[in-house]
Amino acid sequence: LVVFTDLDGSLLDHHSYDWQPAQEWLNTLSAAKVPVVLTTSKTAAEVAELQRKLELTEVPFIAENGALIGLPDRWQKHESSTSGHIIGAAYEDIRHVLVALRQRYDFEFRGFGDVNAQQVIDWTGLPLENAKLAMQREASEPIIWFGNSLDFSRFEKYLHQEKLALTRGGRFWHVMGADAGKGPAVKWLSDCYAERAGKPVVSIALGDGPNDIGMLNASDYAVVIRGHHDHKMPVKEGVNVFRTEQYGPEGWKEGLDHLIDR
Ligand code: 2M8
Ligand code: MG
Ligand code: MG
Repeated sequence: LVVFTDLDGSLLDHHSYDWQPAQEWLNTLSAAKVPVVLTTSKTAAEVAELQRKLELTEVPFIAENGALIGLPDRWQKHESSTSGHIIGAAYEDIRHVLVALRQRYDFEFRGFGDVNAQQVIDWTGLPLENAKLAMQREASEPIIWFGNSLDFSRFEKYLHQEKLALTRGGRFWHVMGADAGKGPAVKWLSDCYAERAGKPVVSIALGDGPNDIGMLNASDYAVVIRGHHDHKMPVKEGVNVFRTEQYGPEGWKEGLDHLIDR
């Protein structure tokens, strides 16, 4: 068994970023040696800190919405300046395209690369240290769109022409390589686990937002955690779906209580 989980609005409370209600399950999974793979929009720097706090070290992670996959040292030593494998486009290239499109078409948006830490704090409610970690982007850029919806469609079209795509998180739109996503990353890591085990592994994915649908579709069991949005969260046929009543870490617990006998 492998567990893939989104963070904000799923394992972590949307507002307080707390995970206490899920702690008991984290202990149980850890005792059973079930890997919990953080699968998130957050950066590798943010994930490293959370892996420490959640005691999930020596486990792979999926950061920046699937655009960055990190493997533990004992899996593979990679000599590079990045925290993992980048899928799609590197941050500098994404920023370059964004700045060029804005100059050319007057699009109204602001990304993390345009603002200071105080603005990120105001947007997210993160404490300063965490806001700084969130700004250490390697493969995706969160943006806030201020323009109209017609411009937004044009923006999306131009991004596609540059092999970039948009996905929606709890607060931001995230710009990243068109091939990147939580879905392909979960599929790739599940295959790695199966290869290492010499047999297929069962996967459970838990997520609350539209950017989690690919990950939910790529797993055997999907827990759709009740979200702070009105998106329907369609999951494809063939995946075993459970939809929670509760939000965030309470919903996370509810999902595992439903799926796993203790
Ligand atoms: C951003 O991601 C969330 C995920 O749903 C969002 O779009 O609202 C990222 O920038 C992440 O790095 C950051 O920690 C988070 C904080 O709310 O926001
Ligand atoms: Mg979420
Ligand atoms: Mg997320």
